[in-house]
Amino acid sequence: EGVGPQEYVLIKMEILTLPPALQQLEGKKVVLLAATLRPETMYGQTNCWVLPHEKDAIVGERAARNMAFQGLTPEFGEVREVMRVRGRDLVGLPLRAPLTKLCPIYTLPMLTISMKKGTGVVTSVPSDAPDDYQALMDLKNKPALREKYGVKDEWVLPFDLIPIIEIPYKRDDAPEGAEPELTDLAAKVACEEYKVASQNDKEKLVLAKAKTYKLGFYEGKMTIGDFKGMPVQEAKNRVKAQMLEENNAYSYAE
Ligand code: A2H
Repeated sequence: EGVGPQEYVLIKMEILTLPPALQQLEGKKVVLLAATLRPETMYGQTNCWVLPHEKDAIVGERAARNMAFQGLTPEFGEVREVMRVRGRDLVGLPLRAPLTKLCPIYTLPMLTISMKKGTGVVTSVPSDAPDDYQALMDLKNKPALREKYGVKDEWVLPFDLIPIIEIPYKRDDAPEGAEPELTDLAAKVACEEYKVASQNDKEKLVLAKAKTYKLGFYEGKMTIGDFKGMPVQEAKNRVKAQMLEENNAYSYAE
């Protein structure tokens, strides 16, 4: 992809009740690690994503090796494999995630996750990430999709998006010189502007993402948390430092 390493933050999401497939880890604290480039958005997490048809869905061998060489395993450079887990065995896990007011949040299936970047676990901030917004709407609106992946209604339906960042948003077709409208649900507004129909609607999602990320990062202002009122660009490293300090996250590059 790009030049130079990508700096991620790995968010620790603690599994509150181990599923049958993870019983051999009973008695241990088990976390999923979600790679994000936007630590300041963790106030808006509503769920977590895994790839349901993946055979080995946690971390993946590539990420595990990278982590071993960044001091994130007990023995530097060494990966000790404990077990392999299928993505679909991870759907519906109740998790405790940092900064979001929702607890638990659940792991849900997302079909567009790449196992070639991050850990394969993605945290979902549907207020500010169009991929997350649309994947969540697909599950909320399509009972057949929930059924296909064994997703219970109560993992998806009860909660709303959490507004966290205010953004001056201007639609592409706005008249010349019109004032931008303030929104605190930029991903929803962008998916509506570009008429994204599903999480597989790749081309339209590219447009929605380009717009949301650029506006959010350069013009967004936090509306929640310890850095409320601060520009996103400044809040980003502060929230990251806070999560590292509180042992809720790791730094990770690849
Ligand atoms: B970001 P890059 Cl609110 N497959 O986190 C697909 N997407 C993945 C992934 C994978 N294996 N691993 C991480 N990601 C997502 C939050 C967020 C993110 C917001 C806004 C923008 C944004 C909440 N989801 O990313 O291709 C994660 O989503 C903008 C690109 O490695 C991660 O950060 O550069 C981002 O993609 C990493 O993307």
